Amino acid sequence: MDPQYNPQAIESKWQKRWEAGHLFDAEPEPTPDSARKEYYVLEMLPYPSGDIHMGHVRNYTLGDALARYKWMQGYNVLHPIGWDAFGLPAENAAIKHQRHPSEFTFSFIDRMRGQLKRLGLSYDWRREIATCVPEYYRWNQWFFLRMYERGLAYRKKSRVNWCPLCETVLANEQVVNGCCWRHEDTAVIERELEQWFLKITAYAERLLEDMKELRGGWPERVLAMQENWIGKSKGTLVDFEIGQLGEPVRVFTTRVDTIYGCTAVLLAPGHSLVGKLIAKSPHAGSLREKVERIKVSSAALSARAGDEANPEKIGAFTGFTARNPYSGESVPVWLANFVLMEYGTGAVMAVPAHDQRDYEFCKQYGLPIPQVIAPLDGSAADLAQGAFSEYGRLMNSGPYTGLTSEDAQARMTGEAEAKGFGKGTTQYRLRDWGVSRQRYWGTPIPIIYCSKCGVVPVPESNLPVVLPMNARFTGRGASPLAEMEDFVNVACPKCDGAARRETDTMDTFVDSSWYFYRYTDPKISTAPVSQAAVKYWFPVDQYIGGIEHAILHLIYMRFFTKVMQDINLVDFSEPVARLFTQGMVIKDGAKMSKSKGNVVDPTQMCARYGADTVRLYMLFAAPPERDLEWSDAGIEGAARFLNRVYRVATKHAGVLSAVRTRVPEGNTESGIVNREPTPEERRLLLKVHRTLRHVSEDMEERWHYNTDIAMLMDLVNEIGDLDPAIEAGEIQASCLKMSMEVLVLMLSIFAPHIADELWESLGHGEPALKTPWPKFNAALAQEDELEIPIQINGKLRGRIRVARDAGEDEVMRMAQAEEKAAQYLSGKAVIKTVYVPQKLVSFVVK
Ligand code: ANZ
Ligand code: ZN
Ligand code: ZN
Repeated sequence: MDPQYNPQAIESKWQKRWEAGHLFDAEPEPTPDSARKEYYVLEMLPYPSGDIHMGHVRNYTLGDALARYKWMQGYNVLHPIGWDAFGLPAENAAIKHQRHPSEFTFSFIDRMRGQLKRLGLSYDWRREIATCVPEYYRWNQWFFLRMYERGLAYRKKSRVNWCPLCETVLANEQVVNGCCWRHEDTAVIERELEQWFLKITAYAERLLEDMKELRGGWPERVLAMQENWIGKSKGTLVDFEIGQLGEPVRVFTTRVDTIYGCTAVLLAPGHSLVGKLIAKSPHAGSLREKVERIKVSSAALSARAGDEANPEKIGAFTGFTARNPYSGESVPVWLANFVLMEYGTGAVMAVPAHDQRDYEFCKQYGLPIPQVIAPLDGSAADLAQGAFSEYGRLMNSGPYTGLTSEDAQARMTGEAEAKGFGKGTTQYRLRDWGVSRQRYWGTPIPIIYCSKCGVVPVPESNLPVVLPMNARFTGRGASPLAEMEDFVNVACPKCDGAARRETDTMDTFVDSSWYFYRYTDPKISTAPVSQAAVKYWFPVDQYIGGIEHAILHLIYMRFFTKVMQDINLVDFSEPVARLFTQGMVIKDGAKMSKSKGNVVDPTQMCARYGADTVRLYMLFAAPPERDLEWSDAGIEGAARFLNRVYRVATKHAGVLSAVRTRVPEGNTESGIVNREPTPEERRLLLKVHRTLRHVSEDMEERWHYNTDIAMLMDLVNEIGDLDPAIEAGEIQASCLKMSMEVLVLMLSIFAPHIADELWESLGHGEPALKTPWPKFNAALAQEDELEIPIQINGKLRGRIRVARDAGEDEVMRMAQAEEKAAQYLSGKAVIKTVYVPQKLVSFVVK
């Protein structure tokens, strides 16, 4: 065995062996060995951008540790990977270099596959998929047709961002300061285009309702974001008559109890009544101008949608008044930039005393601010400071005065329904999913337009509608597809007359809405998924990815699953049992990015330190849910640790390889014969079992790999310090060997190559993955343990369990990694630490 740790040689040796031995191939389903339970570990599939980055490494290393652990626990593990291969960047590169997007895509896939393989990740590569091949995307088209049949895919005119120079639609992300991202001084204009939509709103209630299945398994934060995005609110629709128009304007309010305090009705500038108001107005010209002005500021507002900044409120009086059906009072009708066309009815009743936005608006334009809700506790609301927006008791509200807000809402909605000027309603913020993209590199939408028959879906037997490969990329025009006569012109499937194909392609989020089903039987050609395979593997036991996908992708995939349930493809409603969102990898305090010049390239790091060091560092440097600040010293430290493990393990390997233990059967007996354990042996055993307990429990619950690795480091130090005891005959070889073996098996889920090398040096023929995960002895693990409280700035913030004789370094390291303490310490400067042995750890931070 090489006395020097040589990661490059070791890693390529083991990667070859793993591949030759099909080590990570999931058993086909149903597994021949029926006692074996299945486990599905999934990481979000990468976009083939050219090179993997540290964020990928972190994501995949987290999943890899789990997959290896599950294999060792005896599961049949599915751990697949694929490519989210359609999309704009490849198309833009194609335009720039006048080459085909598929060339870029496939060469990037090849390169990135090599980089992933270099990391030694435990993927079942037989199941690799790429979403840009017809064998895959034909099923996007198939899903589209199924949805079309059920009225879940439909076409409507909608507003889009259009660059007049590019002559194409821009995504919201491509609009920079109101201009085209490629033509920085060309203002984006709004256009109305026919677009295809998927009716996700039909599933709003189920998307909310089924969240109860996810509670506990998904981060609360993600569920809260989804709940917000779906945005269910119960309220009332109320009609305000506009006398001069002979037609009411309908508002949506969640606070009908405040209606006696309404001082204006506000319309979005795009509201359907606005045209009629202009037509009836004696000052049509000036009103039209006002509408245009407010439209501009409201467009700027919706371009920024999602950012919670408090935009300037701009409005204009229309010259019309509307009648409050409860009080009979007339209030002015205004246009307002902050009223969204897409929500509720696009019209609002302004109640300045009880809604902060209305308050700001009415203050600015000098409208009155009458109070109609009093705080329940009898105190006075300070309306000089802003709106009082809580529930309370009604005042100045005619017959409803004195009621609580809840009671009043119920009764007032009742009155509206009885008299026919309104009704109770439920609104959702969720909008239907616009999937049309005027782009080439995506799935063609399987629709044909015939002048006689209208919209005709492509018959299923004609799928796939293949993306033609001979497109030209000029960067101008709606889409290269629209210019390809032999693609566009087609016989109508119904009447055989001349017809034209849809030339838009689908949003790439469609591709990623069901890809994880395809892995279970990636080559099936008769259906998108094999029901038997899905039945066996689903739900995904653990999904791991970035928090940035909390809303779009993670809602779309839930939506797709519900549609699949409705067409009897699957018999469940939620595809993912547990979700984990990892933090970002940052450097110098910022997310790594080419433009900031703070990128650390994983491939270079592998060449310099080896994959095991990179992986270990990714897991050690921070708890996985937090952001990880890259540090050169940190990765050096990880490299030093693996060198030390290698030295300590190889020192005795020759002697130990002949000794037998029961670890290969999952049994961690000490193996000490003919005498009681010596104090040195006892110490070692306690340490081994304590570490094993920590790692095992952590794998089940929290994944604080950083603390696991810290404990492995201590165990290695302990073993490294045993030489004198070994020479003095105070440690029996079988006890030492058992300890080494358990150490190597634990290490194998984090740094698998070096672990297999050491496992082999200990006399084992099979990779560590084939060995059962060792079981800790609970009694030994807790013997001689102490609980030590952790104080931060004098307050109790957590507790750790440590060995009675643990050294200060070890205790401090554990204390810093302790979950709650780590939260309080994160981002703060520690100015003082105190350790009172066996009693207390204390930090003073700023
Ligand atoms: C009067 C009122 C008084 C309101 C009050 C609130 C408090 P959520 O809870 O998010 O559903 N609203 C309705 N449609 C709107 C639109 N298209 N653009 C902007 N704002 C709109 O919000 C519902 C509330 O948001 C509604 O209730 C309405 O203001 C406003 F003390 O009506 B409320
Ligand atoms: Zn442009
Ligand atoms: Zn026809």
